[in-house]
Amino acid sequence: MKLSRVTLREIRMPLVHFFETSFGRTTERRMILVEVEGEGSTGWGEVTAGENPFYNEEWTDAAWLILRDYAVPRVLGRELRNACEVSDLTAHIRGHQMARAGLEVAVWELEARLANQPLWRHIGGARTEIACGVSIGIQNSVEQLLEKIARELASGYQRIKIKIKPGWDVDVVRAVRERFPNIKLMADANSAYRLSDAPHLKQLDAFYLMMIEQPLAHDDIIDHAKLQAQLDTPICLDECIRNGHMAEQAIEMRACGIINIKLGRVGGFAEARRVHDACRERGIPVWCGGMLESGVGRAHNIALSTLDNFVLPGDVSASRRYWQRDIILPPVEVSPQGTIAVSDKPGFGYDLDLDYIRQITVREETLR
Ligand code: OSB
Ligand code: MG
Repeated sequence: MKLSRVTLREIRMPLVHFFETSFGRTTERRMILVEVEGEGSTGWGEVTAGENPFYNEEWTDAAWLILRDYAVPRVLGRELRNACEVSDLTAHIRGHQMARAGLEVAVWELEARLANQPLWRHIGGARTEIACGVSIGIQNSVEQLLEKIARELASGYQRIKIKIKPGWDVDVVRAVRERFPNIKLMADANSAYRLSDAPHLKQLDAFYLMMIEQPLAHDDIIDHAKLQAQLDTPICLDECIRNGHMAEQAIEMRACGIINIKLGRVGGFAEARRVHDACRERGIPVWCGGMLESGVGRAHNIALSTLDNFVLPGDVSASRRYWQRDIILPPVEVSPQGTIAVSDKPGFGYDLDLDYIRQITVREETLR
């Protein structure tokens, strides 16, 4: 397989509702779509970096330069044995997994299309339906949050994740638990606390959460191990886990009981499978995280979620929760049971709405 062309496009999409985490509020997404062409077919990928380097060190503008100047030139025009090679060819780049992943997942999608296979089957997926939860950002009031949760539960979502930060944590979780005593509930702090907050976080044990996600620093596995020793609630690591080896180390140190896998954060499908396999071998369940993706990233997340150790509901939900109009057709729909049926079409399983993509593209560059 040889790539003859790679096109980068930056698109802008306003969110239906703002999304607020401990590191800030997002109202409009700027994402990079990567289109690769080779052997007479095309594959598409999405860069999941944020608009600012606040979730991790990556952001949209940096990802564009990494792709254009470092990742794409390594892969373009070279004879590739398979999609796995993309990750190896760009491994000389320190960090920037999300930028590298945008290219890597596009090549996987191309390879699946060339094999006339659905992407989920091509990566070794095992299930035809995935379980969905929702991630609900910090709201302007607790009342608003409770209303939102009620609406998502009525739509069928199987698990509710709320975002927490100092000043929006124990009291909020208590209010949610009082109103919804029986739901699958969890909280994501996006690195807003320090180990010295352990006694404060310990209060969350009273609310039997499924897990608390990434409470401490984005790069600190050791402090998470120290915190986990003090909590009954399992810790789920997100930001900390950038590859399979780090997953092994975190599990060995007992820093977490669960791991959230995001394609972008770990650099694409090849590494996501390594994280998945490392967790499975050690009895650690995983679920698929989200980064407010457009339909392209969403479709890739659906494929990833079909691997057999994705046993917990993920943050992969319907297009309409994010976008008035998505860039894929049909948009991602969730059943009243809170599941997404996996498409059997070749590639990522949806059509691209190229007219709409053209309308919302603010820059485009083709490399040959
Ligand atoms: O930590 O999981 C996170 C969104 C942006 C950055 C980080 C995170 C999130 C989410 C949203 O929780 C998940 C989604 O609905 O896409
Ligand atoms: Mg998270």
